[in-house]
Amino acid sequence: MVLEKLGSALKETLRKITRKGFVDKELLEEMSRDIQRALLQSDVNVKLVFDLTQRIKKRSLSEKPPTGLTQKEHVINIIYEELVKFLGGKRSEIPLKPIRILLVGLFGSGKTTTVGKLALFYKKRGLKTCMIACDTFRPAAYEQLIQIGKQIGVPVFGNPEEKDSSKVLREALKKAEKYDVKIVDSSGRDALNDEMIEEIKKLNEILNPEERILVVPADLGQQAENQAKRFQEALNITGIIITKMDGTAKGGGALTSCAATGAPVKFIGTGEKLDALEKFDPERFISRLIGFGDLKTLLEKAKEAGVDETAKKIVSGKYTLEEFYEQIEKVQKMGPLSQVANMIPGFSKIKALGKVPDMSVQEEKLKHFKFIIDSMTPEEKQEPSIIDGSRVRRIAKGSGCSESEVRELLKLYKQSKKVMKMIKPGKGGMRFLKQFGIK
Ligand SMILES: Nc1nc2c(ncn2[C@@H]2O[C@H](COP(=O)(O)OP(=O)(O)OP(=O)(O)O)[C@@H](O)[C@H]2O)c(=O)[nH]1
Ligand SMILES: [Mg+2]
Repeated sequence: MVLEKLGSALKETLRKITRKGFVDKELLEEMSRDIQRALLQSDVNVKLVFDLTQRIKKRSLSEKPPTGLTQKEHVINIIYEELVKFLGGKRSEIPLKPIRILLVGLFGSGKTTTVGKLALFYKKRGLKTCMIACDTFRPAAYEQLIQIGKQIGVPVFGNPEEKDSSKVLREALKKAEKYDVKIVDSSGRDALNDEMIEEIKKLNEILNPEERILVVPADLGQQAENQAKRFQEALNITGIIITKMDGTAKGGGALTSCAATGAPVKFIGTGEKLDALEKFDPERFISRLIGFGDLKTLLEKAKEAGVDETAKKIVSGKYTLEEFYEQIEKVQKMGPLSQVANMIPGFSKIKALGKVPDMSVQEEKLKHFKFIIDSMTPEEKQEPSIIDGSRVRRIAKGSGCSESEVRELLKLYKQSKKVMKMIKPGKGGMRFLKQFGIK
């Protein structure tokens, strides 16, 4: 993505904050200027940028860090939160159920391509999908959609002989009755003139779609706001798809100005190919942009499986056999540890060293491990290193398991403790987790 420049500028700003010993007014001013410079280069609206940095400064000065967070971490957290809000906050879901979608936008914005991308998106998720060609304005529009349909194996309904798009839509809807998802392409114009408004209003009435989506190209930068507002007034759009995010440095401007209209950005297009469509999630987008890895997914997963508690103990150094057992039990629910750990920034390096143990333990084995741990004394659980040969024999007997299984458990524990040490605070990933309350 061409937003790399914006990303590296923001990263540098955060690095500056981490390098400083403490946060003072001077540092906040400098940070504010850095963020402004980075965002303005990405064509973000000056007023929006100014408001954003004011909010960050105000919060950084007035809010006390929550317990456990240093002031620096708190400021970084505020920057993250405000940037996420800046892009609309929460992700806006497109539901995976039978749905009618109308795509509108000016000439060359990427409508027809995006109709194909969305159709592929729904088809991949198992919904019976079709496309309807209602651009009767541009001569080759029908043929273009037919070609896209062939590529992705999705049927196209339309009538290249008919010039009235309302008629085309009515006819097509009859043929498309048994399809779950109906995605309608419409014709563009140079500008949103009365003729275009009238045409898409008619299509809207006939289709009665759940989603009316404006397609805008990212290279419009902050100009996208004006367009989005006008389409909102004319058609009450339910969302926006920003295309061509791969080909411009102005993506930040397009994203923020669309978010400012209140109409959620649902997807972004990141290439000409039909699979180059990404769900737009502000939290994930910002974490990626500022290099914090796929933080949100990790946090969600961790929350679901209750791993955050374990993570706290790991980071605080209280990682006993019992914690280890708890962890393998939870990881069991989440998928292999290596997969979860992949989402922690910096972990790939550890993995490259070949130091990630295989934590996927069979159900049966997990039960045995439980018996083994239950047969240990409290001291042994706290300090497994005291477990010598005679203790191993005793534990094996007491648990009804074999000595080799006891040794296997101890070995796994040791390996995993080693890995946990490598991702302890101060080494990237966990330090960041700490800022988000996992510590
Ligand atoms: N790089 C890049 N190119 C894109 C993207 N989306 C669309 N395009 C290209 O943009 C050009 C216009 O796309 P169309 O889908 O034909 O646009 P349209 O809005 O249907 O155009 P009209 O029907 O003429 O109004 C094509 O060359 C597409 O390949 C994208 O996300 N990235
Ligand atoms: Mg088109």
